[in-house]
Amino acid sequence: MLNLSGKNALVTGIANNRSIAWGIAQQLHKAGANLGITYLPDEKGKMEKKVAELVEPLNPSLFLPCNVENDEQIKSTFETISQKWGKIDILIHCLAFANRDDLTGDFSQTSRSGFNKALEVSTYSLVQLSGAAKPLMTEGGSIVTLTYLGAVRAIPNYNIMGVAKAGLEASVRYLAAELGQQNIRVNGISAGPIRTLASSAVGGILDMIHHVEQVAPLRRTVTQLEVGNTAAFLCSDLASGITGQILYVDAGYEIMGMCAIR
Ligand code: 0WE
Repeated sequence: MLNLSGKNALVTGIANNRSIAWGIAQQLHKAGANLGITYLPDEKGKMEKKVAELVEPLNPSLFLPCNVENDEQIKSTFETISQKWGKIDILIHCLAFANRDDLTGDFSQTSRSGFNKALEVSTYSLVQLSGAAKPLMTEGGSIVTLTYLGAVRAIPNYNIMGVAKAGLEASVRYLAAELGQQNIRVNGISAGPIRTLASSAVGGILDMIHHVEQVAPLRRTVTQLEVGNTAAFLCSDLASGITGQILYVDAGYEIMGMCAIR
């Protein structure tokens, strides 16, 4: 059985009740994990309040601000983990950002600053958080990140995020190769499109979801809780032989071709 009791799990990327990270946090909690939650702080503290209220039923033992563009915040996050937990077993990375105007129009017009921003927040952050977690994963561990098919196919408007996710998937392999010696496994979940805060801001997301409902083998999209179950599996001993992989949790969409003909 899937059992995460005695495991300390840090979950990043919860913004609201539609976040994939929220689906993951709920399933890790259900499996018995002890949770630490990070949120992206804003000036007014609105995000802190909102996320704190949401996660309260999961009784997190840590609740910390962590903006990955701020080295100090990352340092203090892992200092607190070291003091309060002593060790960390699970790291969930559900962070991505690109400028809105880089998620539409011509990819060739992506600015240097927009390119760097997307790769810093969406790609480098996995490397950075994994490096910070490594010395605290003293009993082995599991790192899970979220990716998307746009890493390996050219998906309309995904643009710079596709490049960022391609780098993220390669980072999964390089981290897995390094951290395996310490019995730390690193995997990615490639989720199908889901309505979240991030995706709702994208023009045409409803058309994309409709398309998936027409052509995916399961004739539907996936839910945050299904992604959460896969994350819980990857973090459990049931997945002890799996590392460096990208698992598609997409109702089978990725295997299909000739989608217009049925
Ligand atoms: O990875 C993602 C979301 C990425 C994302 C979305 C936004 C929207 C608002 C990153 N940064 C921002 N910045 C914003 O200001 N997905 C897999 C969801 C997604 O995003 C798309 C998609 C899909 C699917 C963007 C274009 C086309 C398809």
